[in-house]
Amino acid sequence: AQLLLRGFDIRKGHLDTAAQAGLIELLRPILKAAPLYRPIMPSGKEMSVRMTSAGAMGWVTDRAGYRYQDTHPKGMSWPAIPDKILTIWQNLTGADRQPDCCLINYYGEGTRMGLHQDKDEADFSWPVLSISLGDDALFRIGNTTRGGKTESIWLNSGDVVIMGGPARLSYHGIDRIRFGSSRLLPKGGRINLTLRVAV
Ligand code: MD3
Ligand code: FE
Repeated sequence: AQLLLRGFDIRKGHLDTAAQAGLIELLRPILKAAPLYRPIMPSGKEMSVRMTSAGAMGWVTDRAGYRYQDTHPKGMSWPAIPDKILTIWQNLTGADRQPDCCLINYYGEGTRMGLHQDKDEADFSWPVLSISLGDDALFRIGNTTRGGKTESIWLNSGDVVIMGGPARLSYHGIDRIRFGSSRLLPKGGRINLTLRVAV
């Protein structure tokens, strides 16, 4: 699909309900070993999204800044990225490298994520792949500079988005979720997985 920006590829409904439920089962032990926590921005303000990671590296933020590190804020190593998730990356990106980070974002009721660029990775030539699970989310994408026009689309459970090329450094965010719109997660909310080559 050639929506929005060159390099932004959205696969609506790529994962069927069974595949989505299978991913949630795979995430269960990961969330047990590396619990979701509320990240603190360098400003001191808490993010409304809750977060953890799988893989050799995880993305974190605290008073010291944004970065990738090899441990959870509580000190444990991040759990491995399940093979099933690595296979999705392989099949859809065709990249000749596996991601070293699977960032796991949980959106509860009222959670949003402001417009930002993903630029803490060492090499922007690798794509980023996003998997949406659970409640619908209003995703907004702009240009590679702040300001100017933006476009919004709803991401539904099972959608996969691949950002590469010019879209890789675009501003993007989540304006809101439709809490309770999906029955995938028993307590509601949305999980977004983003696969990245971080270092
Ligand atoms: C466009 N996550 O974790 S996923 C993030 O739904 C993040 O949790 C959102 O933005 C979420 O950084 C959006 C879609 C996405 C992810 C990474 C991108 C879009 C992107 C990187 C570059 C451009
Ligand atoms: Fe992002």
